[in-house]
Amino acid sequence: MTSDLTPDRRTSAATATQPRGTVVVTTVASDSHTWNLVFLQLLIEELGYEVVNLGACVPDRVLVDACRELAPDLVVISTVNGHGHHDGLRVIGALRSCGELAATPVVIGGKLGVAGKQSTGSIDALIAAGFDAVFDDASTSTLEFSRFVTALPAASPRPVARTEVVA
Ligand code: B12
Repeated sequence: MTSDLTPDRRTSAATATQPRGTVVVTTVASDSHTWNLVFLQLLIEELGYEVVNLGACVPDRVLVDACRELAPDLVVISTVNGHGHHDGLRVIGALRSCGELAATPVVIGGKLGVAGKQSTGSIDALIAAGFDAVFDDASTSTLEFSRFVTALPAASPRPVARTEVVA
């Protein structure tokens, strides 16, 4: 499957000034909830980033291909249907096994299970699998997530795509 992620398909409010970088917002293959993604997109755009929102029910391969194409400064995985812990372990394995994405910051958050607050062991397992941070709804706040995003190093400017004009 190919992904068309050319700039005109991206949704971003950060057009007036140079964005701080690019963030991929996504959920996992099993999860069809979308308003969580809209919320995160708006929040991250307010923090100055261009956001590529991959939408609901994103297959692992589509996410990996999109991240390889975009080389984002951060990948934010949102999951609320209760399968997040299980799905997250699989997805981070797919991302981290791709050489270009081995060091990309990747976080997961939302309602990660069906029993409310995640145990320390459950969160530690996600971190050990490769996530840089876990934002479990029951134990973290949006403010903590905003601080994490704000603390990311600003991306180096990317070359602007130019159209050749033939006189
Ligand atoms: C609307 C809805 C649906 C709609 C979704 C439509 C759509 N286009 O999105 C439909 C009907 C499709 C649906 C289906 C299901 N749903 Co539903 N759904 C909801 C509902 C009522 C509202 C979700 C919503 O839009 N909230 C608004 C958004 C903005 O908020 P949010 O999703 O809570 O996200 C916030 C936080 O989680 C957090 N967050 C989320 N991700 C991340 C990531 C990071 C990094 C950070 C920092 C924060 C963060 O930030 C957001 C803003 O605060 C909730 C219950 C509720 N009142 O929340 C259940 C709920 C999420 N659904 C639930 C379930 C179980 C299902 C189904 C499995 C039901 C079923 N048996 O079929 C299916 C799953 C389908 C699937 N394959 O995923 C459960 C999940 C249980 C759990 N995790 O413990 C909930 C909590 C209901 C419940 N109380 O049981 N659902």
